[in-house]
Amino acid sequence: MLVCATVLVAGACATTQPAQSLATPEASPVGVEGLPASSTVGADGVTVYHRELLSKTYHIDKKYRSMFGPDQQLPVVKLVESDVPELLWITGYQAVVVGADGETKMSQEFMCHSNLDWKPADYYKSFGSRAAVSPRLFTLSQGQQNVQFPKGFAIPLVSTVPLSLVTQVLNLNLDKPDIDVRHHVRIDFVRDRDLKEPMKPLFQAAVQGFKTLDDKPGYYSMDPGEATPEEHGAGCGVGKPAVAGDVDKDKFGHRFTGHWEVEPGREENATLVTQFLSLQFDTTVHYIAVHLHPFAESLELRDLTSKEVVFHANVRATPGKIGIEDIDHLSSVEGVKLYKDHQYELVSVYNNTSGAKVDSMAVMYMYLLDSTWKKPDLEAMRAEAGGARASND
Ligand SMILES: [Cu+2]
Repeated sequence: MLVCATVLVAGACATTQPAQSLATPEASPVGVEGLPASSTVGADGVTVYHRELLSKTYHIDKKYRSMFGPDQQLPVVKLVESDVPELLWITGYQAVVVGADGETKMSQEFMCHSNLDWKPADYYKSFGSRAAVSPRLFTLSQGQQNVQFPKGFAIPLVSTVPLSLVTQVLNLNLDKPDIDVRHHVRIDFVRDRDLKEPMKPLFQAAVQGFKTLDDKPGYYSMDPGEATPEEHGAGCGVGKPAVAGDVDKDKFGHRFTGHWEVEPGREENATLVTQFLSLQFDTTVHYIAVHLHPFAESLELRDLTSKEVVFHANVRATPGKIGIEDIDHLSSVEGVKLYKDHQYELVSVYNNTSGAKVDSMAVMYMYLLDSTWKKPDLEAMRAEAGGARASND
């Protein structure tokens, strides 16, 4: 089962491996008021807390392609060990492959992905927003293993809302290794009560490349009779799923996949992503993190209406190995404008020099300004939480 195609914007997905919960001692120590003991003070004098988590130990003894290595799900992650609600702001997220001791830095070639999720319903309940919010907060993978939002921007979260974490490893290079590794994950956040200036709220909305599994180019969730290349681009190319049976049907019954095979040679694929972005209002994008698989060269988001490039990301491959060393990301205080009545196209370029078929994905995780966000009524939330506690006593 590959959930990325079903969820569309969730991107890098879980696999059929059984999920196991993380033992409590693997989480970072807790300090006063249930806050993480680990913290630093930013240049503005505001304390940044670091919620650190270690996955279980993964033993790698053979090759595992992307999405097929050992994985683990931690279903409930809370940033603060307290049931008194307060407003927090997530300012960054980091995931590093380390040794079994949880500290020794290892080759990042074993990184498949580290996904942090939440329920959008919690966001709407807390903040009354109209934004089309994704259940995925972050995906980190080879090429970008640290996201730090530009100064003054962060993702708002009420402290009692649970997050969930999935980590996974892979091995594309070593035939018979005998290696133990873990994920070391760090979520950075600040408390609203500590801020000297109001924070600007970001939400995540992803755009994902698709291939059609039908016999001619297609547009997801759009009547092909209404699509024109001038307005809607070339449409998804015809392809095959990287995993048999990984099919996503749109409302017209057309079949697509977000995880496809790339034949040897060069491949360019365009996807109309307006529906995935589903903008409810004009906004600005302040951060973009890119997810691609090895042999990718670039990913570009185009505004088909204004004929401008929103963001172009180049990939630098790992020298001498199958892997991604580095991918460009966007970080901007000023932001890049996005319009709810414009059409957007995502164009991926792969150059498969392996001599055999390889798997691929193409996702941009976009962090957009939420102009409809409202500060929560924490007093009402505390009264509600207190009432729930009292009725449980
Ligand atoms: Cu992927």
